[in-house]
Order: sequence, then C-alpha cells, then structure tokens
Amino acid sequence: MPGGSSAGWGEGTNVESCLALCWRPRGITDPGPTYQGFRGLQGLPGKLGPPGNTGAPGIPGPRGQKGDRGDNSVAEAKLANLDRQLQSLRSELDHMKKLQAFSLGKMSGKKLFVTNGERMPFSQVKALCAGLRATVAAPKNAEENKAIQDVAKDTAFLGITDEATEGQFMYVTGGRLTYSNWKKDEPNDHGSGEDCVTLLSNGLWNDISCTASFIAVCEFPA
Ligand SMILES: [Ca+2]
Ligand SMILES: [Ca+2]
Repeated sequence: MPGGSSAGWGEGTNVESCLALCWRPRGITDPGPTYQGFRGLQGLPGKLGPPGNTGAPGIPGPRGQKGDRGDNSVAEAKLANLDRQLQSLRSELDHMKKLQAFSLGKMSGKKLFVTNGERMPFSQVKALCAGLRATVAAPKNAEENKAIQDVAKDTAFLGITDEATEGQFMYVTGGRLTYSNWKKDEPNDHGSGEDCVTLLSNGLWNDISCTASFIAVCEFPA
C-alpha cells in the first residue's frame, strides 16, 4: 500500500476504522492509537436513478385557425341568394314607409310629426325621439306649429331650450330660433327657473320646467 502502513486488514476492520488507523505516513513511528489519518477525497457521483412516474396530461392548447374553404362556388351561390333577399326586403321596406307616411297624413316634402300620446319629462321625450331616429318636434313656421298642435291635442314639449344660456332659446338640434309663438309675458323663467318650452293647446308657447311632464311629439325630416 503506497505511503506505507504498519497496520493491516484484520477481522472487524472496515473502511472508516482503516482510514483512521491503517494508513500511516512514512517516518512516523508508533503514532499511538489516537492518531487520525487525512480525510479521503470525495468519490465520483453515482449512476442516474430510474425515470420517475409519468405526469398527468396538460390542458389542451388553443383551437387552430379554420382551414381554407373547399369550394368557392357554393359560397358565391349563397351570396347571390342573400343579395336577392336583400333587394326584396329593401323594396318592401320602401313600400311600408310610403304606406305608413300616407296613413299618418304625411305630405310630400313636409315634416312628419308623431306622438304616442304619453306625457313624460323632457329628457325622456328626447330619448324617445332619438330611439326612433327622430328629434323632438320644433316648429320652424306657423304651418308646422299648427301641425304639431293638431297631432299633440294637448300641451306638448318642443325641442327648444335655454339650458345653455339663460334667456337665449335654441333648437336642441342646434341654432337660434328662426320662428317663435310666445304667449303674452312669456318666456318668464318663472319660479326656480324654466328652461324648456311647451306648445299649449291654443298653439302659443310657454317656457316651463324641463322635469314637468307633457305630451311627447317627435319629428321626422321632410
Ligand atoms: Ca330659462
Ligand atoms: Ca313660463
């Protein structure tokens, strides 16, 4: 054994006790039973262990893009069919519009004024008319004023306010008044203020609170 040794393997000798006792450097005589040798170098890493158990399957990935269409002629035929149906519906809609305008007494080239006969605050009248792609009725001349009066049959809101600048009445669709038909001593911005306008059943106008409820009349363009 290199390095020399005076002790050998005997019965009951194992690696640890031999590292401590068996090996002795040359020249040292009788170091005694308490002498300890140097610690050995670390051994090489052991072999890889066997593979672990298979894990649970992962969540599915995102769906891929749709593939190319197989046949364009089928799609083209469907499109042509849809186009025919669209033309037919358009023609039918035009006919219905004419019929409705006729039944409501709409004259060619003149505005159409329509009411549901209900009373509501001004904000609701605006919303109702907007939902019909219309605006709140606002007469631009005596003839339109009479037409609204006939349709409403009672006090109705007009699409006119001085909410932006007190005393300066404007159309809610924009612009200053080009026609008015105020009752005597109106507008008076009475009490805590009056910024909306009503058409009274006699055809005259009065400024009034916007939160009061009056007949809703919408106008459709000429
Ligand atoms: Ca006012
Ligand atoms: Ca008033």
